[in-house]
Amino acid sequence: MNGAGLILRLLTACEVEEEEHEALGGDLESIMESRGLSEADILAAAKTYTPSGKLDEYVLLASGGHSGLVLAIGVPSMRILKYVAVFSPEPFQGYGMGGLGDAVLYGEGKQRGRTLTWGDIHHPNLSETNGDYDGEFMFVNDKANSRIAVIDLTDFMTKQIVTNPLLASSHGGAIVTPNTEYVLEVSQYATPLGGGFAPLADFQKSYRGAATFWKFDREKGRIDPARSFAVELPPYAQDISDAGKFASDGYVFLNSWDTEMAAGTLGEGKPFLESGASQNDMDYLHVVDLRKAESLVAAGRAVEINGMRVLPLDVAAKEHVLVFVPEPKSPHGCDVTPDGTGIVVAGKLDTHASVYEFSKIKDLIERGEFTGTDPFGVSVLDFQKSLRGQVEIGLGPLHTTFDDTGHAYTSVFLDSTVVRWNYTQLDEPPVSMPVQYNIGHLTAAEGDTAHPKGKWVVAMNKMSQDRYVGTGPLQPQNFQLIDISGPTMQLIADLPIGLGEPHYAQLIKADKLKTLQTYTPAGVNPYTDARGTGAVAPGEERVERSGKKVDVYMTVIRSHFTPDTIEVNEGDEVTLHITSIEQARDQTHGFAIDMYNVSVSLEPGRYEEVTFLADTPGVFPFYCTEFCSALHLEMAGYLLVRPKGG
Ligand code: K7E
Ligand code: CUA
Repeated sequence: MNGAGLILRLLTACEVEEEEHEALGGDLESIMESRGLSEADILAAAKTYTPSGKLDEYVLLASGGHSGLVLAIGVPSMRILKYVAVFSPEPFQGYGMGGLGDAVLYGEGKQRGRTLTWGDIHHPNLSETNGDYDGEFMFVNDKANSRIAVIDLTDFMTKQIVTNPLLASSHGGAIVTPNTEYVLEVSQYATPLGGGFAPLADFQKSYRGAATFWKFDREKGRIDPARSFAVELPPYAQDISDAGKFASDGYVFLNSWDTEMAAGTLGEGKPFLESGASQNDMDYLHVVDLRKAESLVAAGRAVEINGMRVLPLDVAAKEHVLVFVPEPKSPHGCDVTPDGTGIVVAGKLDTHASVYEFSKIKDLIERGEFTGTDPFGVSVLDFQKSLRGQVEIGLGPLHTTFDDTGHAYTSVFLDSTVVRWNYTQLDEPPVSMPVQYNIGHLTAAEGDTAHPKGKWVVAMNKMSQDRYVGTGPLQPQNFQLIDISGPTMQLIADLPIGLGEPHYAQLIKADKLKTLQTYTPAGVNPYTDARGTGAVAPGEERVERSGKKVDVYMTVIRSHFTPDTIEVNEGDEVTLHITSIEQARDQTHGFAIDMYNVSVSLEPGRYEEVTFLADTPGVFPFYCTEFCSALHLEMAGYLLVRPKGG
């Protein structure tokens, strides 16, 4: 008996009373009939249905694209667990809404002096130890404004944003090295490094890319810009990158799609960037020797641009810090195999996945066997001599992820398929499965680590078309869960994503995440992981006034703010130092106040600080934004701003 048959038999055995369940269509058989469900549907439901109170085995950490958020999603249930605010203000988490998070979003997050309220997140990457996820941190890149954010996975909060001082767009990030010594951020669209103007006619002379190696200080849980550096690259529109591991540890690989150095229609007879960048049959896979770059920077061979140490392109070329290998036309994905021996590159305009053999690349570099140099003096290796082989995948292959049986899974955009193939021997006929529709990235359980887990692949599709009830012309993106445990792949669940376009995601074993239930002892500033400077214990609440500065030291517990009335004068600068003295799980309060655009979240034990100018006289109720207790509505108070001369 198959699984669905078994379920049927079990349910029938329960002798479900038809009258009682009529509203839902009766027993399983009649429900299946009335809803048009097949046995395969029931099996799929049994694999994903997660009864209330049961926990998911995996957590998918997914880019929320230009929403500036990251999503945490349970797998296999495909239930959304959380949105993590990163580059956009988010009132539920009280991020960028008047509290301490403002210093991250609007302070550190400023790019070239500008305040930004969005970002385009492409690639979430979890911190690794020996090439495996350790569940401690996550890094995401902002393609639009060339920034990297650090998210602490103990509380799923954005703790730091660093802004790239060289680039105006970055795509190949935020990839980590196998022990998270560095977080990589690679340029996409070439510009003059460090900003400034240069005419497009000077594209080859003045426009550049760069690979930035942000040094991660794990003790502090923060990136250290002072110990970071970059390698200057030609203006070739670098794309996705990946870090080597094991045999290829110490190297990073990134591809490029504009070795033509096309820059759009400006200038006579120039084609669109699109066709201009698609002339050459081959672009260049960039092989970067990170250890050599590090030592040359340490030896003082870097120049400084906007405070960032940059290894110049001529030095990188001469010292073979940077070496090129031809790669088929306008590639997109670049993925190192779990054992670190191969690099899979898939070309949007080529039907193959090309697997490079790292040992061959290394041998050729060591022997100095090059076919020539590019216009910038970078040595080029022979394509065929660097290859393990190629596999015909389909139309528009993009990204590749891996399982625990020597198989790779490649997303194929134009065909709208996931293709399974053998990446070690390259000797099995590829198997493809349709997805709905136009898949971008895909991710397998811990599929880009040293030890992939198999079992699940999530397809991240760009279009949903007919999959959901219409919501107007702007439709959701579509995640699809695929069971890869059997001989054939099976699509078993859909999840619409009604946010900005997601790109990459990583799927981590849930038990690797060691999250906090409360901040303990009460009064923790989550941005310093230390006691908040203005945190107080019960009994220490007070209002201090010094001239036009008013400091309110407040505690919060079910169901009152202490103090709950605050009187100030028009023109005073008011700082609320708020300590939640709750220590019970999930007893979150919030603090919002009329008109001052303030909404902060007060999780149990959290410290917050809100500063505003009381420039409008009047009466302003403040209240708790979480329905925290039976007397939640009563958890409120008044700010009285006395008019000048009043
Ligand atoms: Cu959308 Cu990785 Cu930015 Cu491909 S990228 S899909
Ligand atoms: Cu506290 Cu509602």
